[in-house]
Amino acid sequence: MNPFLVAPTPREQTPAAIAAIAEARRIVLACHVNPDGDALGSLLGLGLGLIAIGKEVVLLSSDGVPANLAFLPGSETVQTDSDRRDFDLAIVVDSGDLTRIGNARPVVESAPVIMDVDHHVTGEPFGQIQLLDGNAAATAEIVFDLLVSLGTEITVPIAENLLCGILTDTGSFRFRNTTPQTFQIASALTAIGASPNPIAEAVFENRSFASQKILGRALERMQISEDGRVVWSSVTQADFAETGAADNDTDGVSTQLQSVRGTQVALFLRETKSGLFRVSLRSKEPFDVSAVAAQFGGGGHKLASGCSLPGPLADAEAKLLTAVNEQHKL
Ligand SMILES: [Mn+2]
Repeated sequence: MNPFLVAPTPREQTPAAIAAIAEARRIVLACHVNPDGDALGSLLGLGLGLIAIGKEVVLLSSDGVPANLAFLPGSETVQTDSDRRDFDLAIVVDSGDLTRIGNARPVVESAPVIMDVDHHVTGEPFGQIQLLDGNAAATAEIVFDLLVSLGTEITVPIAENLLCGILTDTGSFRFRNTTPQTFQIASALTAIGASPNPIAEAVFENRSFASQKILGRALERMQISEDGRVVWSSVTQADFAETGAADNDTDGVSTQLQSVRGTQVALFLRETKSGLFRVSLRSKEPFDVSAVAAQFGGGGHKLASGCSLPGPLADAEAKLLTAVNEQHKL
């Protein structure tokens, strides 16, 4: 059943989850919009496990499967929507609340029983059954535990999906959420036959040419404060036009800015078509960038926030830097 001797983390509602799955014949699973490797890896890992124990399963991802995750085993079976309303059970993975699942919401809400499986604990919990664990680095860890508790064999395709979830959400075991249990589960998944390298290449080394070009613009224009604690940069509509990059090609730029040695705060401004500047703010403990973002009507988390400011660029940068300096003094 569990040849790798990874004890699943006990969770209060695991027995209820097992009972609900045992009783259900038709199960719909859904993940959040703009799905990442944990959303799809958890969706597919659990879905394949449920199929193996004889369930009729429909997998929903409102935004489909992005090209970089199409390698995940089973991804070709994922649907963007369903007209069916005959499910016995709906399981939602990795989604802080029901507003995050897009098209899948009416399908999920038509099921008599909803199960919420997630490691985000700041959202609005939902459903009659909740497998929530803020200490799990990825929803894929909770899915692993559930499959082990169900007695489902973790096959290589399931293991590959779950390992993708863990590698994505831990940034390859670099983020603070990484625990001994994370390594234990990842160890079991690799022992089963999942290989980290193709997943890492697909998730972390799969940027488009235009993404790299726009990153280059941002790095070249990067500036640093006198004390070396604040780094900032920007890209304009001209940069987007010249590189052929779209707005989502700037994902990861702020992480690159923040990786300059000694930096506490990184600011990345990108010009929208309307001349507004969208700003990504990143920080390291103990600096709270959400307080800076809030001053400009934005929000987010302590270490990663966003806001928008009107141009011109020089004014927007000056206002942000003043706000950051004020926050430093607190
Ligand atoms: Mn996740």
